[in-house]
Amino acid sequence: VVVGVRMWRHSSEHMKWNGTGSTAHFQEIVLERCYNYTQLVQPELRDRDCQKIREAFRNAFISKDPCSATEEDYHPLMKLVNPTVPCDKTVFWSKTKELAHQYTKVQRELFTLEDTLLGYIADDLNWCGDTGSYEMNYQSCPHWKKDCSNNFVSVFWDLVSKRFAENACGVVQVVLNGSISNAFDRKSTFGRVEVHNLNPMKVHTLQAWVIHDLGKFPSDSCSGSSINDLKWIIMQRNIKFTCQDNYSSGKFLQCVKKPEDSSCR
Ligand code: N1C
Repeated sequence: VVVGVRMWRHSSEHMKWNGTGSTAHFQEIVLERCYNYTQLVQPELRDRDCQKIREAFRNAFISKDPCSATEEDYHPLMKLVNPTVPCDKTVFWSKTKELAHQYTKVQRELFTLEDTLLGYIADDLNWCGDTGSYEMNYQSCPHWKKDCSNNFVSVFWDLVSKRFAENACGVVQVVLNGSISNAFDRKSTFGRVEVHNLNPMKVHTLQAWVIHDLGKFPSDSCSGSSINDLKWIIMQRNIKFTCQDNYSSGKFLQCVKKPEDSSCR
């Protein structure tokens, strides 16, 4: 009888959130990505302790209320991994994740956040725990809109995005999507966090690329009002702003995937 009651309580507790549950094999994936990155992708980081990194990541959220995440929870993890992107090599993106990653895959010296260790480890993963349990919740995690914005995944991306932006220097780039109505969105991570954490003492220019999807009607461009907002914010921060529509490198990347498109001839 006791076992039955406990099992019932257990499963009802695990379905309490509206978001996707933790990624299956989260711990193993974190460890494997960490080794892959530190040993093969960026061997300068080969001395990083991946077991420690995995442990610090887990300790940030395990047995805690999944709706009460704070930056401090991640401080021990942040201490183990400091971002190191050379000047002129930072690439931000908003609603253009795939294209931005293809771009930095070809231009090997450029870095999006997912080309740095923490971004690489966490990309596309989901994680949360439960108060008073040492296990992860694989059934459900808080949805940022329907449950709470201070969940561990959102707080993580805001924090690593902030650090990524703070550490940028020289000329920085952002890849924006010209096939949606607001290529620049003040509420996105880029618009809300990264833009405001660029250090004007270190970053002298932000170069924006507005890329349209092949075959889609352009909905926004460098001359549109959302980019004008961005330009205004950046210039007020004493950083130079440039913008280019349909940057040719971005176009070529799209054409590799879809060479038959009429705009690729
Ligand atoms: O909100 P966004 O885009 O503008 O965020 C993108 C921006 C990039 O420049 C990154 O440096 O912020 C950083 N970033 C990530 O690298 C990242 N990887 C995965 C922010 N969010 C990231 N994610 C997840 O995608 C995260 O869950 C967040 O909520 C989305 C944001 O994607 P977006 O709206 O296209």
